[in-house]
Amino acid sequence: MPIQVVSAEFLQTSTKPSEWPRGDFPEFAFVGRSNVGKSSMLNALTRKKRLARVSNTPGRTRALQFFEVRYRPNPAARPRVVRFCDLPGYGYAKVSKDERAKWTAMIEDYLKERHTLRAVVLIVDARHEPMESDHDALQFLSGAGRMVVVAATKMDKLPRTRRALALRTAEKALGLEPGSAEPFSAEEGTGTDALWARINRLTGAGADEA
Ligand SMILES: Nc1nc2c(ncn2[C@@H]2O[C@H](COP(=O)(O)OP(=O)(O)O)[C@@H](O)[C@H]2O)c(=O)[nH]1
Ligand SMILES: [Mg+2]
Repeated sequence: MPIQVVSAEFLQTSTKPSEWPRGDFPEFAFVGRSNVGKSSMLNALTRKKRLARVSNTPGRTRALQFFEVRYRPNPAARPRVVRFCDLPGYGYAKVSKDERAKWTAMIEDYLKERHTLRAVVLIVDARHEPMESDHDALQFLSGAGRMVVVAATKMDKLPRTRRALALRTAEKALGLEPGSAEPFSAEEGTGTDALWARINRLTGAGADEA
């Protein structure tokens, strides 16, 4: 039974810890290279076309963007609240070294220190083998003790016959168990139910309600 999104709202932008939203709601962060499809994934998950800004200009989002989402795990359940954090894309070269260092520190502080953060969705492009920055991100997150869910997006750009292989290839390259990465397409809307199911499980709410 797919979850139902009740509401999804932009909460705030932050560039420093004092601007992280307060409250004890389970939070999920979305990381990946610029232009990989983070904002599109957030929009697809929340079923709102313009919740997170979708842009063709890489590297435009330079702050953390927080969203609050209310959903029902099933039609009879009471709504639950989760928060999503859209992180600035890494791997964008056209910024100064100084700016990049500040920006990396901001992201890493959040990923290391955010107490309510339950898991990080690491988004890779299904069409290409994971890049060095994807490996670096995974290594950083594992080192920080974070639960990571890898999602391979833009699946729609691959012929159906090649999708399963592309997913296995990405999993293998990242050293993941077969079947652990989620296939996704914001364009087709595929993968949203499976990703929501994982997010819902990772909130840690009682299994009887899930
Ligand atoms: N075909 C296809 N295009 C996508 C998908 N997800 C994102 N895009 C496109 O990729 C570009 C970057 O997307 P965006 O969500 O802004 O990436 P972000 O920089 O990671 O937030 C936009 O032109 C999107 O329309 C997808 O699943 N399939
Ligand atoms: Mg974006």
